[in-house]
Amino acid sequence: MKKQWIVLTLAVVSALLYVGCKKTQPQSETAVPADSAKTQPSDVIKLTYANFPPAPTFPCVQMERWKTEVEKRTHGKVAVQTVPGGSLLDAKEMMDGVISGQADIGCLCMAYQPGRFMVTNAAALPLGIPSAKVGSQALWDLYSKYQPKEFADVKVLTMFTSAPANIMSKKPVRTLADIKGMDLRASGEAAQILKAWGANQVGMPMSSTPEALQKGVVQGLFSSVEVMKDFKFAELCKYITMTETNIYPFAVVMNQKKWNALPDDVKTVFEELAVEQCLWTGEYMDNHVQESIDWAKTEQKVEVIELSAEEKAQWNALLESNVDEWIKQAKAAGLPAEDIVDDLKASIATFSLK
Ligand code: 3IO
Repeated sequence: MKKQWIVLTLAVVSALLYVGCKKTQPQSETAVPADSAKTQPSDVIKLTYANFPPAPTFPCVQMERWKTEVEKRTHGKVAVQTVPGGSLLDAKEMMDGVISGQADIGCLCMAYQPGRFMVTNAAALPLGIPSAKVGSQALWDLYSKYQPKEFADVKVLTMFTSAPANIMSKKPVRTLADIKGMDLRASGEAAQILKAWGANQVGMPMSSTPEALQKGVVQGLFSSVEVMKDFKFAELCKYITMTETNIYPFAVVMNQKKWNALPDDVKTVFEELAVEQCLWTGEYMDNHVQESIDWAKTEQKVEVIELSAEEKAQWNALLESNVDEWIKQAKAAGLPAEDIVDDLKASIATFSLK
């Protein structure tokens, strides 16, 4: 009788302990699925995700965030292997490398192949996009509305933009006279902007810029300024001239066959992430730019140069023909160029209010 009581008491205590422990465990905040027993390692869908710049930069930060969300939301059904730094596919190989299946997923900057991505590169025109968040939403709307044929061979997983571009340079740029003939790095529509300002524009992807700055091939660059911190450009470029002119548009694309082979529930997770990822990246970028400027000023003694209103008016006047030039080329390529620019202006205005 006594022994039975002991056994019963132990059983009750164990049961209570068990329930108590379960309660204190975090709910579903882990990549381990509730039904992990069912997902054998061989069942896991493994996807490679290539990126061109180094891991600390924003295209790779958003890649890691996407991987984390996908693995969590598919309960471990999908495992994403991220490959930063161009070691799987480099900046200009990204689109073709994903189409041919060298990587399952790839992140590319569309400014590096301006003729190939004409529609989405309209977002890089000097249209007054005020932030990465507004730019990213406007770009996604543009893509969704026009469904450009250059993406027909891939599944587009998301799009986003950099923050507005500014001049980072070894010597101060305070006037148009200062920028005249200066060797500055940019790509795509940003390069056309530098040309209009009289700089000697040098085209190359961001990932080639550290070496070009080191070797003195360029005296600075034109892009969003979080790179002052993420690439340590602030060690070489002690000046930022605020122009806040245009953004660089990015796309994340997936091999079409790999996409087609995904189960429906996984497809749903990816599709639900598209706009969310676009917004997340825009917000991350805008916050990170601010942190990077603060760091550059305090830690690296970088001077931030604001153009006077009169000076800025002169700079802007030189850009008036850039949009017309793009329209001319886009029309020649058979695109509804004016509609594209009008739609962009409208969505920039709408998203800027939010
Ligand atoms: C960029 C590209 C790679 C890593 C960080 C970056 N920040 C802004 C950009 C935009 C861009 O593609 C470029 O070439 O300036």
